[in-house]
Amino acid sequence: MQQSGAGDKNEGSDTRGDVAVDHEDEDEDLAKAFIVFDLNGDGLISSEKFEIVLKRLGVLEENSSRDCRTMIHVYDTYLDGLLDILEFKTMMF
Ligand SMILES: [Ca+2]
Repeated sequence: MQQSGAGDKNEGSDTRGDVAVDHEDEDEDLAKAFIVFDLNGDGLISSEKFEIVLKRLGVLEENSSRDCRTMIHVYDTYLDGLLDILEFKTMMF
């Protein structure tokens, strides 16, 4: 159930110049953002991890009572209480 396929970066392709903005960057950015939230690298973002990172980023106040579960629930297509990278993508875009 955890086939992300995100591990296959084609580093061999050229990066001459710095105008390589196509939508592969979008996926890369997504993967990078996902890693930030996926603290233990299990490929899923729990509300606990989400909350820790948002607080770390200063998005959420330390003593905020906002329920991250509710926020995750909005994007949790498969209703398992966790965000995988595809669900995370819908949150980001
Ligand atoms: Ca889910």
